[in-house]
Amino acid sequence: MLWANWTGTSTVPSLALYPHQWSWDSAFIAIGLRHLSPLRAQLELETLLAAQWGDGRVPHIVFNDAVPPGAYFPGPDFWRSATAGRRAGAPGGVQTSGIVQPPVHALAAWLVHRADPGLSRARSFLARLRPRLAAWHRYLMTARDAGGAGLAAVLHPWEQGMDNSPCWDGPLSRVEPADPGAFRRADLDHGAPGDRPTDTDYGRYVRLAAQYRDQGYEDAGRDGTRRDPGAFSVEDPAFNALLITSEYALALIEAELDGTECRSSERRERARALTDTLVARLWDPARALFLCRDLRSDRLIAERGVTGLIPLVLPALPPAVTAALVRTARGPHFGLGGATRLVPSYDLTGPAFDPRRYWRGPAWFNTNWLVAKGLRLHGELPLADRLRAAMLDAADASDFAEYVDPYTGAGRGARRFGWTAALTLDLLR
Ligand code: 9WN
Repeated sequence: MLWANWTGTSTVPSLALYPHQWSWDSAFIAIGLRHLSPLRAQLELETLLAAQWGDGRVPHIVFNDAVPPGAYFPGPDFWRSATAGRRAGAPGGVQTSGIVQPPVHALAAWLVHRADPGLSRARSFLARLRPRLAAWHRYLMTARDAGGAGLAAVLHPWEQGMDNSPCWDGPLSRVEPADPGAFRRADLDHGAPGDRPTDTDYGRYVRLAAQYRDQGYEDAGRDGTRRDPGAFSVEDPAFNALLITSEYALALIEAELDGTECRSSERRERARALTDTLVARLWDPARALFLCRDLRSDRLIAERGVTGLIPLVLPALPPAVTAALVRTARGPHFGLGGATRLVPSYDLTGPAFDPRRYWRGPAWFNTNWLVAKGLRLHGELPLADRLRAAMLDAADASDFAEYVDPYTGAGRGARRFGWTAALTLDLLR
């Protein structure tokens, strides 16, 4: 199935709904693909990172010129990377979006290398990727440090990847939706409206992205030039936990390439310090969960999303925080090992919970894979095993659905979805 989604240089998340290359999808896909073809897994990441911008950002979409315009909205004519992104260093030979997605790439690169170190060394895979990965992390830790505390901020819900999560309802309410007549939603040609974000959500996504584009994709962080952080500026637990995880992976990459621990121990130290910052800025002891911080109000957003469980992947989390997170995962809000089969994307008891609608309740395979990885890391083996079995069942029964009902495992959204197939493969190895 992954071969059907392969374009020759990368893998599309879904042939009809998402016919281009997506950033964090490609990282998860490479993690699975390495078991079938380490070479293709390397190419997947190389293709994505070849579209990196001069300022270090890795765009969330790399467009395939062979796909008809209008097959996906917003396409290259909306983002206008070559012109609007010129000052930020958008590449010339390829069209991309101008926003980013969670940095899973160094983790993926390390795992892909480990799948076939001989091939990786022969192709200088890590040596070629290393400066790009380092520049990517530098961009996030400086230009995106809008809060000034060291964490990266996301400027758009599409950047965090859980597009219509109720966590964004508050910050998004400040955004005046774009005129619905000004754009056409190609996603509704392939997805049921009840499974997708609403038209009002889309109006707000379009407004925010157009504003960022019209400001030349300039950032508000330490080496950015834009002073106003914009209507939407949020520190997100999953995004930053993945940045920290990828910092650890980049430390391993550097140690492998340099043959010394010297530079990599500095990076590991930074990853540990960022873990402390994550706890200081985003941990909510009352809810026993990590929350998102709205940088406009400088307050935590009182919504329980799966994003708040993802820091379980961090090795240096204080043990009391880890234990509390595991309790929260098992409790009434996420139901792991009890009411639900897979971890939902949003609080089962929350007022906005909807088991069908995209990131407002359904369970996704990438987030479940990360939670399972975190549980395993912290020794919660029976729970991790149970989650793994549930994921394998749901993936098989749903023909690799994009997301599933967290209670029943019934498939929703696209089928034959890239990261669902790839991460299933990873669970089987
Ligand atoms: C916008 C590709 C992407 C995923 C995101 C998911 C969805 C896009 C969309 O699809 O977002 O980037 O058009 O809805 O929310 O996580 O990377 O699979």
